[in-house]
Amino acid sequence: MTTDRWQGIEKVVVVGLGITGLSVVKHIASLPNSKQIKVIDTRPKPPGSEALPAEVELHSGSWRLDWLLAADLVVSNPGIALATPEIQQVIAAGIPVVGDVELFAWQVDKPVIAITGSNGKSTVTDWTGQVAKAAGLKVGVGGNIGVPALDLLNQSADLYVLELSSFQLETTSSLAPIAATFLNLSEDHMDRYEGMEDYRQAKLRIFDHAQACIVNADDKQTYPQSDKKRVEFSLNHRTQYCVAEHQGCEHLFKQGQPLCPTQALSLVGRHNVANALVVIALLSEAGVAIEKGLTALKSYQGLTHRCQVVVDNQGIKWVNDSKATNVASTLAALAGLHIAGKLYLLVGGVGKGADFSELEPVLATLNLQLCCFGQDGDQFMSLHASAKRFTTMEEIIQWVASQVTSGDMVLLSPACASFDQFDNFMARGDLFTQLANAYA
Ligand code: T26
Repeated sequence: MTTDRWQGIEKVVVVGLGITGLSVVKHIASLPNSKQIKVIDTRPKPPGSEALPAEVELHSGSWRLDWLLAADLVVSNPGIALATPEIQQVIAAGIPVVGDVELFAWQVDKPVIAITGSNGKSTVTDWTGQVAKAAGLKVGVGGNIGVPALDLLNQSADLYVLELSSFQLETTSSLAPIAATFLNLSEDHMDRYEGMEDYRQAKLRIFDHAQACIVNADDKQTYPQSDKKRVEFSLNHRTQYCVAEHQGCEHLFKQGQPLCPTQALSLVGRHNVANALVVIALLSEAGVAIEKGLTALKSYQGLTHRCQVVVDNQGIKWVNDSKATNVASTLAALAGLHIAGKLYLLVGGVGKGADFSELEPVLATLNLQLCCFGQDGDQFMSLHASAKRFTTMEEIIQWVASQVTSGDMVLLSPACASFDQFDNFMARGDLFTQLANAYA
């Protein structure tokens, strides 16, 4: 897209600061024609205010409808719901409301790979970026993880790989990825959506202008209703990107061709085999020669805070899966476990209106001590006879450290957001790691 999307736009109001809001302000300030920029953040002490240029006015702690209704464009943060009455008034006044990814789409002149889904999107994004790099491309990786999309434009790249949340997709309408995927759908963010169909429709927006729509043949909820070019991946069906026997062992297949044995992947768990298939599919559909990246595909070690063994001492493993902010994510962590002794599982935080009962039958099969903490910790107490209530993670680790013996595992996979006690899941994972190192 070209900068003429900005024609006639002089007054811009950015709603929500933080690293995303700052990336938006910096981007708009760098445009050839100068704009008036104002920022509203309803939080009393918005993060990032210290880094805001002095000439940009900030209103914090409440709304400023006068600013909003005088704007030519409102750039809304994924942390604020479009259903918020003030944003609805802006829309009703005919003022366009977009997000940072939409501004990225206006500007970008290189191919974009886009990734959404309830779980695995950060892993697939990072993994895709690393394999593309190994295949010789200069890659910009970010969006909902790491670097905000607009900040990626500051460095030259041959390809962009973006993780996109459902909230980001709600305010994006021009992005035209060369390849896009919707990995899977499971319950999350029920505090922000009317129901699962509402949440699904937000995620499906990723396919609106995509050249190749990579869908999960094992989860038909990921399919767009259209005549678009659909490309499937599956663990259970023979399709374009799938697994099958070859020379006596299971291989990853691309269009009927074996690429590598499943066992050669460093990451474990069936969901990671599916993630690897998606990495191959995204890059292949984007025209990247995957063969040069196969070594990187196999050696990929995964993300911090995602089933990360942080301490392995005296036969006791301490595993940081703070990134598990919903039920399906915790179920995936539990499905991949092999434990000799007892599992100490830490759950709780902000439940976001989820139904945790799906955990119950899985927990019943485990040698388990369930440790519940945080705002919605009570919602886990009925899921296992062992359940014990704590307030903080410190209290749990202090107690657990006095109980564990060789063969046990301590796993933080909380199935909840962290906002009751932490800035984000990374701060929660950092504290777990620090405590594990201190007490192990
Ligand atoms: O990190 C965790 O523990 C949980 C992550 C989730 O469950 O996925 N995150 C979100 O739901 C989420 C997080 C959704 C952000 C959208 C954005 C952000 C950035 N993170 C968060 C809050 C930006 C703004 C705000 C709050 C604002 S903006 C504004 S104006 N007024 C606000 C968990 O209060």
